[in-house]
Amino acid sequence: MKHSVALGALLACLGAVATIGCSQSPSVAVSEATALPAHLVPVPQSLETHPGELRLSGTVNLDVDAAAPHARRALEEALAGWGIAVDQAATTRIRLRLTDDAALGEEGYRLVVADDVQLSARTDTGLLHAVQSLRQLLPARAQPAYRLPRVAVADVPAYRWRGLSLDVARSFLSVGYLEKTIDRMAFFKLNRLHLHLTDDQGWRIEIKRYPRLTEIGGASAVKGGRSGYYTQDELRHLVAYAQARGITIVPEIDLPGHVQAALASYNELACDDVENLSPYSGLEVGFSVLCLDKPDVVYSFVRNVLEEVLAIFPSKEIHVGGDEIQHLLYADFVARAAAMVDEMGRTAIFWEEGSVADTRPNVLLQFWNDGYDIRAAVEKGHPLILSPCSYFYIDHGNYAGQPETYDWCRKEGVPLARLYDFDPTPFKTAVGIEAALWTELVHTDAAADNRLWPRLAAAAEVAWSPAGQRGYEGFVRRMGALRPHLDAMGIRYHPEPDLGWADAAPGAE
Ligand code: TNX
Repeated sequence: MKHSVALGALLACLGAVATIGCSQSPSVAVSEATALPAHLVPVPQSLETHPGELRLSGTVNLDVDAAAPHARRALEEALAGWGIAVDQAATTRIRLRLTDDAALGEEGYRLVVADDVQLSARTDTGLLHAVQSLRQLLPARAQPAYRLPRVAVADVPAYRWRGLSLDVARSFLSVGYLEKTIDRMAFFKLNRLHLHLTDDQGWRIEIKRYPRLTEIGGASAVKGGRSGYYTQDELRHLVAYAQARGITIVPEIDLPGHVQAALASYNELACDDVENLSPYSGLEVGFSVLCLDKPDVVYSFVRNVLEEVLAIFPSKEIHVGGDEIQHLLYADFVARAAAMVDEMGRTAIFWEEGSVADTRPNVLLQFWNDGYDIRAAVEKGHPLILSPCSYFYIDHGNYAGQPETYDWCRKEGVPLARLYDFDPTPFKTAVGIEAALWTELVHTDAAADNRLWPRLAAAAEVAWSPAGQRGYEGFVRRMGALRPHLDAMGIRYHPEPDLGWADAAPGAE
């Protein structure tokens, strides 16, 4: 098994173009008897294992570049968890170093375990990823002593966008749950948390100019789900929390459809002939729309809301929704909203339907219906975020017929192996991948954990690791070895039989 990683690394190295250089090659193939296993998810671009081990116990000497505060915090937190104290007199040294190795890009890193431990990267974010790899090489819980495999890892992500979309609008998720999810995502080097903040069933972001959006729109939820909203201070806290863990929060204000919560809060946003302006808790989609025949009312609302959203979220990309709406003025809305976001110095993202509008090709499109014809948009150069529902809609079952899951996109659900099998390479303008957890049927944290894990780890590997480097068999073995880490993080994962986890207490169905 180890050989397949080494061989893959060698092939990746031979074929490397804009990737890491091959200075560390040729990879050393080592027998199982002499090397400790190195189980990493996502599998790195290049991994060499060497005979022997580095023993860690008691204390280590830390040497950290001042410009890497986030990686330092992550490492200190991990060391504290292992009960390893920092003592500058200790003989074993862990070194975190910023280098100007261009091959590493914004997020790449090297990790070398020899007589000491060296982590290097061009950025604090790259070093954060190196710390996560180090965490995966060590046990999840404190022990009297530790044996680290001697390795040389050189790693860069295949895609810059490795995301999770969480629908907090249908059913609210607390700040505490989002923090936990951010920590868990970081462990697998995911780097985008897309929050679907508004929909028919709820409006979850405080907008100071429109207080009724949260007074009224924040008080509703899908039937059986939780209501609530985030204050701007809470969201700023989350943005910083995520940033310190290498994750950008991407807000979505879903417009011009999916807006019943906004219409119930401010009736003037609806056309005059709309009768039902009450809060909504059903499952149907596609019935509500801002009154696009009242551009003065609608576009000043959109601008005012976006101004407050942009002041909270530094993300370069801002999601403006645009899904599931039939309206004569739909394409006009998308073009105007995209231009507005551009003027504000950011870039708009729309769901795939936005491709019908005449926008600049910088606009990102999120591909979600497997069969949608996105070719013209790709020809135009639009970057794509890949979320084809039959692979990445994880509100669908972990297995066929799982209770409280949708199956409209795929009757058999979206099992782990299916998701892992996705090949992004035919999508020439793809920036990456995003799994989506819609919450019409997910009403508790336990249910969310069950839908997210372990499938999100597979999504992380599909987005990070080069296609030629990964394989389900290896993923299963490596992921199986990381189970104690998921337990230590308190994840109530699906008892996935492929991973041999069927003995786990069943998560919430
Ligand atoms: C489609 S994906 C939707 C969501 C639903 C989801 C349920 C998309 C852009 N729209 O509104 O929650 O299906 O699976």
